[in-house]
Amino acid sequence: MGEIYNNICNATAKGEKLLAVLIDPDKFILENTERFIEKVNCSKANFILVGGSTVDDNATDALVKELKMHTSLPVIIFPGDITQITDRADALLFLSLISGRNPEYLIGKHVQSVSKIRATKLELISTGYILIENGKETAVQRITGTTPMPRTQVQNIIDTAKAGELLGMKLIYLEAGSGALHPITPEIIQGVKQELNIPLIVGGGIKSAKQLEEAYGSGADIVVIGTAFEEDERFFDELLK
Ligand code: 1GP
Repeated sequence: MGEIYNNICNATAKGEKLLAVLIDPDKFILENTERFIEKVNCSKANFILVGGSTVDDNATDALVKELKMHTSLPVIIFPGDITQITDRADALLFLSLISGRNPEYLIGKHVQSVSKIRATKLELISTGYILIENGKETAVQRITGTTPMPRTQVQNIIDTAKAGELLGMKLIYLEAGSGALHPITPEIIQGVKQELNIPLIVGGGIKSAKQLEEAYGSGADIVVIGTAFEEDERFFDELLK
């Protein structure tokens, strides 16, 4: 077990809640890194996730290089594609889109990525990624050509998450999509958490301290927030250490 995953499991076992700030290299202005990261460093964030659905080649590598100069927080790649894999990061969420039925995103891209991963020292964390409909089409849906799971099909979502765990995945990520209109509901989070023996990540559309607490209270072990910080850095001030 790698160090980052070990730390996540230890925190989860103690009931400690973790926060990840998501930075999309495609939307982020590299010159702003130092100022932005200063805010991240002072906030409750435990990790930085880097990734996006459509990112220019080398943009992820350049961003991670810059981030590492300004923070000691672990940087984890949350890849939309193979081009986003960079050895400058600490870990990589090795995602399988188990809500969808597109073989490319279940196993195809993974096979293609192995030669690149083999040349890195990245800690790999196998993650079952579950996209849930949130009221509008998301980039993940468009790019992967998969259908998100309906929010009303709670048992199906729970069974999908459990199947991911039974396949050996180390984390389950419930995703409403970047800028989601509706974050994942407490009912879904509670149902999935009750079934799982592995840590649970929840993200998409969380824009307030209240929604963050609601996700934690429902059973999320890690919450991912991107858009709310991108749109207004004052949100960091609400989430000081
Ligand atoms: C998206 O879950 C993440 O992949 C974060 O979503 O940008 O809406 O916070 P937001």
